[in-house]
Amino acid sequence: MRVGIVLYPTFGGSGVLATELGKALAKKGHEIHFISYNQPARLDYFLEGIFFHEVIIPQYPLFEHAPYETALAGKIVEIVSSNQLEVLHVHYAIPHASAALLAKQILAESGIYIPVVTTLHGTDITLVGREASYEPVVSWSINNSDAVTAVSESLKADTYEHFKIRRDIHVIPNFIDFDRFNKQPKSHFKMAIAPHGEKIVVHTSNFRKVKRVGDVIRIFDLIQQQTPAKLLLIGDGPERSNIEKVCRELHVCDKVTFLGKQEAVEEILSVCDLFLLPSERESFGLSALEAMACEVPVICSNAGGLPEVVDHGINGYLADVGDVETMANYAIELLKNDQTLKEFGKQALEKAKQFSLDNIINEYLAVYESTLNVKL
Ligand code: GMT
Repeated sequence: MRVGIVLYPTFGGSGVLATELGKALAKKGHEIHFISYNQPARLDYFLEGIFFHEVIIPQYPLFEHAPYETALAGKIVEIVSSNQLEVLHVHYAIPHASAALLAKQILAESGIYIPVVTTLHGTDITLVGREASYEPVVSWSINNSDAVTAVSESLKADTYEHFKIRRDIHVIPNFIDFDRFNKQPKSHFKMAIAPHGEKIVVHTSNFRKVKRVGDVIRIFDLIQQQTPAKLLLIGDGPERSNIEKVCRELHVCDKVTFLGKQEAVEEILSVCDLFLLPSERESFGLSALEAMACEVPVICSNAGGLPEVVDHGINGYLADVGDVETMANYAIELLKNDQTLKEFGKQALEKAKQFSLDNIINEYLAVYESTLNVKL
């Protein structure tokens, strides 16, 4: 199949998932055309069957805000017709779904049929998509896509609750590639990070407010008062300065390392003991799944789709958003008991296997195929 994938090129979950899906489809022999304003972060090596098309946004003195959606729609028209694409898969509703539907209508005038599959990822529904000025466009785009998928039951329910939706939404959860994400022998990393056998706690995100990274520091502060520990923070984003301020206020800077954006996150996860994800909202929690695949148990909030990923008392613990003390108590209990910590790690891996790429990829292919026979 020849598939166009429209995505955000950043380290954010929707972009990561879209890139990994395209790579996996290409490995199965499909032809994949990524369309975005930058080279996707995880598209970092040559793969046969993969093409990247950059959307150039022409500037003009009249524009205070250059019209990305128009440039994207125009690029989609060009790429679909010149490469005879059969399906367009857009990740994140805003503005990808509406741009794709505009392109679909333009192409129809030349007799070209291109079905649009929209995948809802999270903040496009739970946060930014609900803004009054975006809501009608998001509702219309969902209702008019040829197929719509959401990454968790929770996100599907949120979509029906907050938008005027008259159609089915398929739940296809996030997936994990075990060829890449598995516990690797990296004991030299462990020695460098925690030379005195301290436990290693980790968090990865885009450091947006919704991730509550300040809570990560507060949880860690309580942990390190009870048991020797180090905290690794992977990623970067708008809250970075505020997070560093919390570290200074709690006097834990010497035990916290900001690693920035990392390519080989699986190598770091391999030496970690516990993953923290206290998010305000989280439609699925791909970063938690990546940790679990590397046998790292997760302590997280019970927001959104996280209870579909983490099983309380089996492969991690859940607590209410903002309940730093409860999360810290669970963490201390786990970190002080090596046997339980190891069991939780093994059970995390078992749970992660339910989200194996090999299973999930077929679900996406089935959705693509369901759109192929529907004509204008
Ligand atoms: O988490 C983010 O802020 C990035 C965001 C995105 O859209 O790029 O991630 C969302 O999509 C991921 C992949 O489907 C999900 O695993 C994340 O839970 C979701 N984030 C939120 O809902 C906050």
